[in-house]
Amino acid sequence: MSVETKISNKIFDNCLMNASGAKCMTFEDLSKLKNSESGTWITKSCTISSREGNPSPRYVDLKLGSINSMGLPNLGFQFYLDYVLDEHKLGNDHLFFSIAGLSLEENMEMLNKINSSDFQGWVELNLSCPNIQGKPQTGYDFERTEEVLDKIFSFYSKPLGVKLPPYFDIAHFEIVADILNQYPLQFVTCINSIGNALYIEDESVVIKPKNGFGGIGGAYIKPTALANVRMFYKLLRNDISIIGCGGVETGKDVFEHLLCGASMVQIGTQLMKEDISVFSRLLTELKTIMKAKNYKSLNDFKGKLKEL
Ligand code: RRO
Repeated sequence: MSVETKISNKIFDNCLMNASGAKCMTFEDLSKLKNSESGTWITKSCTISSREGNPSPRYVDLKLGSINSMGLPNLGFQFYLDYVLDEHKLGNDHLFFSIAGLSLEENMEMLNKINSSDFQGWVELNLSCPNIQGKPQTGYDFERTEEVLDKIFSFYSKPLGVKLPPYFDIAHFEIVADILNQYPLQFVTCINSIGNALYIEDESVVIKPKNGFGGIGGAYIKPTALANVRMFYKLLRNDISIIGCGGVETGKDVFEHLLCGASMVQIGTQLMKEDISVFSRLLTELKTIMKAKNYKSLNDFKGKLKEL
């Protein structure tokens, strides 16, 4: 039985990876991911200069998921570029590099440097960080999203995908898909956390930044994540792969993302809760389901969600 998958003609041993932000900021974090059972891994979204991020507490595990307002803490673009280039020298050209500039100019500057480097992997351009005060999520501003992609694809020539925020309206899915279909994107990652939710315990908020408002991940968001994966799988060109993200706790959740059309599935909250062994557990559980259904490869069921 095979759990191999493909994104733009590169083959991965399996369809699991971390979600950007989950245990992927430092060299130690990234080394652990490398030595895990994941099919590949992605670096923490970065900015040109390193950032401390928001004041703590800024991440809290909840019974049904998590809430965070990290505020884009990262070690700075050059650290991650050096990291992925060092990995290439070791023969690993399957990496994902997440960038989240605070302006279009900052994203252009990072992409210019990646373009002229030896980087061979994929850039995941984060259009959906919900936690920076005064910086709206680009993915919710459709004109801006188009402008950003126009500018980027006027010069950028390497494999690139975008990480989207969750959408909740059929008209919005269609508008966004029409925009994305105009560009040579390799993949779309759905979804980032559901932004600006409020969690309360003992008459108090549980995180400090933004008066307690933060992005929700985990089981709370699985139905929304699946809806976004399914919609974009149907609406986007066939050559744009979908990377599913949101609410994966078990092999059954991975299976459901794949049924909806995901080619790869990212793990965020559950990686935070369970640590690196989560990947081998999820693979075992996924294979158990596939065996019971007599599926020999992901292609036997990928995208084939039954409709009534
Ligand atoms: O660092 C964060 O606060 C953060 C980011 Br960049 C993101 O894309 N999604 C999220 O939930 N938190």
